[in-house]
Amino acid sequence: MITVYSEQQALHCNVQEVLSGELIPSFEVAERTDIILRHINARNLGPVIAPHSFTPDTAARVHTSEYVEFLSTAWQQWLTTYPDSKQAMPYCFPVRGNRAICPKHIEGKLGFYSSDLTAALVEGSWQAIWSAAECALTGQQLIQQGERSVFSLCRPPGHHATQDQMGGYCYLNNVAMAAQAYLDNGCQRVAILDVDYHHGNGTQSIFYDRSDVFFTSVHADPAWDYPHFLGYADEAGEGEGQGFNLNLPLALGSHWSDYQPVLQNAINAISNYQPDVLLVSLGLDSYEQDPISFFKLQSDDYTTMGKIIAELKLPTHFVFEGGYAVDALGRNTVNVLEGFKKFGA
Ligand code: OKP
Ligand code: ZN
Repeated sequence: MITVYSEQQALHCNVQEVLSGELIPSFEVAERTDIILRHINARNLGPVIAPHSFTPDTAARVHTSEYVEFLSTAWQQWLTTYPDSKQAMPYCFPVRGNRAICPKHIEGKLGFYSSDLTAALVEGSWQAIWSAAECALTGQQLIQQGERSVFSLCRPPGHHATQDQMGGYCYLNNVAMAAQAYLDNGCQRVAILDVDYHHGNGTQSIFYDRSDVFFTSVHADPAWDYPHFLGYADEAGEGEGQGFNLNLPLALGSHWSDYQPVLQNAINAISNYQPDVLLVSLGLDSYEQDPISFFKLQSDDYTTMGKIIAELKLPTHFVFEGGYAVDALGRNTVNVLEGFKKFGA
């Protein structure tokens, strides 16, 4: 299996987040992809290649062009206002009863284009964000050139990014950009399976009123964990998209014995949809030792997960999302990919 990875992604570093009332170093660190690369090489998963170049207008297929323009220039705007600052972070948001007008001041713009205080921008962020998108889009090209499976080792992740909002460590929605690119290059139907511990609210909302992308997600009950305001089981899509969104929330504390039958439901729904290609938002934060999550999956369970995904016998494009137990992240990620490779085909 080919892995697509860019060293530029490490330029998004020394970021802080707000967690439990404190400003702390973000759990979303560059070491996450380093350890995965080490395991990919040690276990001979396959070649690791750099992404091809794409122009940012590709992002405007799923994001607003104003948002993409903002992301690519926000750091410079912030520096103009706060010359010695190391990090741009929003503090004020357009909530219920507010106007949907983008302010002129950078501080207002940051809030307008954000959903929370966990997606700060630093000097190298845009280069990393765009490189991650290129890793996803290069994976899409490889699959459409005939590869049966590809791993886009993207960082920062993407599944919480909506049409025009960053949040939850996410800026551009890598998996959504890839999904749209499949459709723009001849596919009729794309399925997205999101196995990250957190609901992929950004991906869901981007495709919520469409039938050409089927989104299904197994995640922590939003009544009890992030992203808090989306991810309930009754969100089934709207308009044309009615019936093409399947949320499968699980209780905090769930083990593989709880997870596996629910994952199988997602797999059955994907099979019924008969997509041309399967995208997997691959988050490994369902692991029992994850520092910010509350499922109880064990390392061997990820091998089984890969095997279950392989049973669909679809061209499969894995896109990396969350997972913060860094020491085990390489092992767990490659377990999924190896499980897919060995037991699939
Ligand atoms: C990004 B991805 C809950 C804190 C949540 C943000 C988590 C972002 C997860 N107590 N903080 O889906 O792994
Ligand atoms: Zn997550």
